[in-house]
Amino acid sequence: MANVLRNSAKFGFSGVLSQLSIHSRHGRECVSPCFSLQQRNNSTSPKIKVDLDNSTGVAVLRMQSPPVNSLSLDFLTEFCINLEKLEMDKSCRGLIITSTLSKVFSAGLDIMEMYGKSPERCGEFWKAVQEMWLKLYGSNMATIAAINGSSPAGGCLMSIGCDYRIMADNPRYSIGLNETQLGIVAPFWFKDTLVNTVGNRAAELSLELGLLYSAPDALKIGLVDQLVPEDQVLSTAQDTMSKWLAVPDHARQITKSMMRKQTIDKLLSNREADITNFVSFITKDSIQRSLRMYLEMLKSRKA
Ligand code: CO8
Repeated sequence: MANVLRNSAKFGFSGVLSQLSIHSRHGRECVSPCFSLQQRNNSTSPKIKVDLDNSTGVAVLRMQSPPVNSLSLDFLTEFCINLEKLEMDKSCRGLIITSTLSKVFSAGLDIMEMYGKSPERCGEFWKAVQEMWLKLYGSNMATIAAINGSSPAGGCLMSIGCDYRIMADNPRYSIGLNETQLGIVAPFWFKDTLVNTVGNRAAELSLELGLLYSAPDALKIGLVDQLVPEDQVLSTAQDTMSKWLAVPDHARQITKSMMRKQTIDKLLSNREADITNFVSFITKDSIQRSLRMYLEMLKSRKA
């Protein structure tokens, strides 16, 4: 714990998180999720491109994994490594996340990572999903999602993990936690993040019905903060970021921690149980059947 406190001065809020996440509940040190993730990152073409502007201190992280920026284990690994690097870089104060693909921000978790996979692999995958959310939701940087396309499920989680959301004003783009539509259940920390964003009642309706909101409807319930014409999503995010960065970092970071720490701590203290729950749920025959039907539905929409 002393280490954690020492490092909190050095790395701030998210530094505390990564420190906590490398200790087992029994106090034994285990392999850092970041290191174990790094070893697995063997993809050849980067799925993510990061540009840090040293004059503004703002990094733009572009997701570029066609066809739909689905969050596979490889993708999440790369995402976490990039986030960790930016977090450690003192010159980086703000992060904008966007997509290079037309029409899609992110299609959420890669369904193929949850279908027909061994329990061990599912566990590894889920740990990476947790890590992505812990790093993003607990980031010391000011974070803005520049949502230039549809953003269902895990894509929505990534968006609501940011501090502010700007979406393309296009009614054909949708966003939401639609898990129940796939016959699966959004875990408690997805739910908590949504409640923290839109309030309890809107979250309840949204989660039970697995609603995907068009961009205008998402604005109405506060799931996104602002709609702008599609070609202005990134420039608006840059302008908005300068307002966020006008606030002294330490005051904003401590306030952010005050707002989010309880939600983050809940997952940190239940992380292993959450992995066990996910693995036993997702590998059930009935859930695998639901996922297969959903995949078939996605394919048949094209035919
Ligand atoms: N994972 C894997 N493959 C996908 C995914 C996905 N999430 N989404 C789309 N694809 C595939 C399609 O099957 C298709 O493959 P192929 O070319 O081989 O036929 C290809 O990507 C392109 O898809 P579309 O033609 O549908 O592309 P469009 O541009 O027309 O539409 C959309 C883009 C809107 C993103 C659309 O693809 C879509 O709606 N996708 C499904 C999104 C979705 O429902 N995601 C949910 C994932 S589950 C999740 O994130 C949280 C799970 C929490 C688990 C908790 C358990 C306890």
